[in-house]
Amino acid sequence: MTGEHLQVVHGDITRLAVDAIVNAANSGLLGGGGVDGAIHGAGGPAIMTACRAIRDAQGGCPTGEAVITTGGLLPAPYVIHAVGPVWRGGGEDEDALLANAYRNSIRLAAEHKLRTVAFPNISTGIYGFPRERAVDIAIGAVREAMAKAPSIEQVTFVCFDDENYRLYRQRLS
Ligand code: AR6
Repeated sequence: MTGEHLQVVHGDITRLAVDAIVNAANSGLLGGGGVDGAIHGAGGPAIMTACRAIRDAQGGCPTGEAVITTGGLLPAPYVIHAVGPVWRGGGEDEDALLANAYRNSIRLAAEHKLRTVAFPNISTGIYGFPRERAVDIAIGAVREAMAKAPSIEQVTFVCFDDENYRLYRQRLS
């Protein structure tokens, strides 16, 4: 399903052959559960080696920011590790931090001359961000960032759960 250069698909992000898939990482960059576990599992140890090197050089990745590594064995040559906020009720700048995670991922992709990027629904799993609130922030931030990064040709939102898939389809139809 397409709207402008945005599309939504239902499924597993580790299978997508785009220039970069985005990981919903944490500040420590040393892996975890959810999509992070799936990406490291499917991509193999080269991704963790690259994350450790970044951690050693810059001490992790603050919330709202993103770093880029190889995609290892994945079909996508790059992984952009973005750190979304933990939902704490909405009074701790969660909305802005979530928007930053999307914007900084697009910016990083553009800096690396990548053209196609796929996002999971950052923060809406283990981090507990309300899905309905997150969908509008995600689409708004990506549209805004794409306007400043004309080299990005297509962004795919990859929804793993039915609820997110329904919400994204509704917003992008
Ligand atoms: N492909 C696409 N989306 C997926 C996949 C997959 N293979 N697996 C899960 N999702 P989460 P967060 C969806 O929990 O909330 C980790 O431990 C899932 O349905 O992966 O940002 C990290 O290390 C949900 O919609 O990430 C952090 O510590 C979305 O991905 C923490 O979890 C995000 O869920 C980050 O929590």
